[in-house]
Amino acid sequence: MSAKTIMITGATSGFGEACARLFAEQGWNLILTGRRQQRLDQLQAELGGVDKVHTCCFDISDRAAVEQAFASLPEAFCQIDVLLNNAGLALGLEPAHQTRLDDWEMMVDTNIKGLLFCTRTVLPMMVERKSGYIINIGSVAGNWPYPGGNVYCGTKAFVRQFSLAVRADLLGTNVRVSNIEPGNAETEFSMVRFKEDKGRADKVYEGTEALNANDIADTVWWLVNTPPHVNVTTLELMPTQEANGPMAFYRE
Ligand code: NDP
Ligand code: 8X3
Repeated sequence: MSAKTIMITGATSGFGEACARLFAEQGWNLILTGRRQQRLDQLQAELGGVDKVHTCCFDISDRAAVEQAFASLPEAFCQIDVLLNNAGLALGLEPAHQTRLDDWEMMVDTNIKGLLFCTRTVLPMMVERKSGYIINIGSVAGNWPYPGGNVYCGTKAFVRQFSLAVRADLLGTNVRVSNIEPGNAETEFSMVRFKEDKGRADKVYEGTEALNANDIADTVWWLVNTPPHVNVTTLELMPTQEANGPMAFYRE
């Protein structure tokens, strides 16, 4: 039986990289994307070379670049069994009236538009084959608002609702859609959010046990191996040491 293929957006670090390693171990072919060519090259060399790993270096918010990447997939990687829409980011934690509009725009372009571009390109092929699996990486931030979360929370709420709505469209096609919603996980996420301020990023994980990238890779692997008649729609997972806080009140 020929190996299956997973396309992982944002495979150059964190969840995406951990998924790439796990699926490679299991013999899958990989299409890995990200903006950092050097990391993609390194992963390709480590995880089986050009026969097992195809890399595409592009900015996912650039629609033409996404289309070009799909159009130039080598024959052996054309049939995508699983699309893992993982690339994404948070920028800043300022209150809405103080945030940088550029940061908001970049989060929308990456977390929403990038995910849409990839999904819309892959879906017709999956529907035609009557098989395939779209796994989106949402976040607890899509369910639970927090101060400074503003647009990041909004983008992940979009991912949740979009995942559910696409499922409704795909009824009868056998194509599955899941949205994984992790809580606090230690990756490069906070370095990106705080623009390389390591002190601030480290504080997010200080004194608490966060999820790690392998926890998410294990979750993706489990989802992919559920029987074809089962569709986990939404899966929220948090560190044991994280929970939702109480409502906030301002008092004079
Ligand atoms: P990382 O910062 O470690 O990884 C993010 C990945 O996304 C990188 O590979 C990065 O690649 C890629 N990426 C970001 N922007 C773009 C872009 N414009 N074009 C292409 N690729 C891009 O963070 P995580 O692994 O933690 O994040 C993965 C996903 O999980 C994100 O969607 C995030 O919102 C979500 N998430 C994270 C949580 C956490 O606490 N860590 C919790 C819940 C959800 P490159 O820089 O090479 O382009
Ligand atoms: C990342 C988790 O709580 O920092 O999506 O928004 S959180």
